[in-house]
Amino acid sequence: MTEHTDSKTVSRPTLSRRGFVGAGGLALAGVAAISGRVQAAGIPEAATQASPKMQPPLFPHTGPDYNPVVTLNGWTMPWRMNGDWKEFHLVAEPVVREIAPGMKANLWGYNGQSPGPTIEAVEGDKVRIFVTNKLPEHTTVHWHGMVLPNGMDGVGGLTQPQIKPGKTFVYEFLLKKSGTFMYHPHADEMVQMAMGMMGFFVVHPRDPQERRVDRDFVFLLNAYDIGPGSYVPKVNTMLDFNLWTWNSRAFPGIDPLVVAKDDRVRVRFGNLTMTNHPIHMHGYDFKVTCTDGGWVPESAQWPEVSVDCAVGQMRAFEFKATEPGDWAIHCHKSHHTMNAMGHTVKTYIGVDMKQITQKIRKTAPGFMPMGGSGMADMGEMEMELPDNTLPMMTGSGQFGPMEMGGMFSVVKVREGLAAHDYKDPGPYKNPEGTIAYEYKGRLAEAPRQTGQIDSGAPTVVEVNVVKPDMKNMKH
Ligand SMILES: [Cu+2]
Repeated sequence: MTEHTDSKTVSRPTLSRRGFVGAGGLALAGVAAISGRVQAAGIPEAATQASPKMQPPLFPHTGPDYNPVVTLNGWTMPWRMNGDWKEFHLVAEPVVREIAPGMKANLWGYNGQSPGPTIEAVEGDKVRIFVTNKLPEHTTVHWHGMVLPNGMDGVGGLTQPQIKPGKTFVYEFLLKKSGTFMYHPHADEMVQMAMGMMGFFVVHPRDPQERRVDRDFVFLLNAYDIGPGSYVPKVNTMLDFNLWTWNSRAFPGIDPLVVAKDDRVRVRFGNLTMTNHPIHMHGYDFKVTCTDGGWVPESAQWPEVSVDCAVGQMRAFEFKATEPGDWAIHCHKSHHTMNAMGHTVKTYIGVDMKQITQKIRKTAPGFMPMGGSGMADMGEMEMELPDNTLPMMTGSGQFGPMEMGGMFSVVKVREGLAAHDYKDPGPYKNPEGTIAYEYKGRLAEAPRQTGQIDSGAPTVVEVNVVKPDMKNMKH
């Protein structure tokens, strides 16, 4: 692309019939609103979103047809056509994001939410993305995975000057290939990503039949360290995050992935945390069909039930939804399916807490013993929590407490759903005789080995164990 457009040539936008207002109409059916706070002529208005609820997919009103993606607890940014340019307007700004009902966080994001709106376009599109900085410090936007001119790559200082507070920059590039991408700042990255600045960017194939699926879900893996009772993430945390989130939401605040039986389904995610996340889905095997590097040829795909997503990677997997049910989908690191927890809590499994509790209560009257038989009781316990704090293990299903949190959701496969019906259908009605059940017969005494093992080896073994120093360990 040799064409360079400065602010003069974009100062007279032609709002085509299928332009910004038309494309915005669908989002307006949800909670999105045109802010009206912009700006000089020539810049598309910046749509903004006040709600953390999943918004309906944004069907294309210009150019080739495609099946739009659905952003968990998110939305797709409307655009306008200006000549043959597809124009978007991102506003980097402080936002308030509900992490889950009962907890809000003061984050930084784009256009009212964190993550920012999903950008969707088509292979071969020319995109012009205005970025207005309403943060208290400079920023840039890097288009992760895109093949574009070096000066559009968004690395502050290296490929462009930083976007100072109050300023608007323009990015222009041709979408050379379809696939799965994301955007995030490349300026004061540690702070800006710890504060929630990121967004999804999907480029659909030019041919609507190519790699077509019926449902296409997207989310970003992110993490926060927000102390109990507080609202602002600690930005210096490197490893010990306490909130593991998809699109800045923690279970039970994460939307279910609602799917009609026999749909072809794609699930795309990208990892902007500081550690890897093995994403595991129950009930199915699937194939990884796309990474941020491009589509995976069929001959190179193999079946999986978990796919690890390393830091800075993106993965998309696909399956045919042949099995109805409520299928868990979650990160397989068990600490990532919990909400804020103190990692210094001692393990008391096997300890009789009665006596020690009486002793402790003499000095600390409210002391509550915990964990003598595991921690499952915490899923049910009505403990008093500081304000703005999510319980560590929470959520309940039709059979009781689930003891989950963090990076957990449910793929809800149902018969007879209309296309693009993403409403939560409620709990799955299992066919009779297909649920695990309690055995109520007589339990025979299980045979146990008794006496000495006749191996000639001594039965009393002395073991000297050197324990590692736990004081300075973190995870
Ligand atoms: Cu994880």
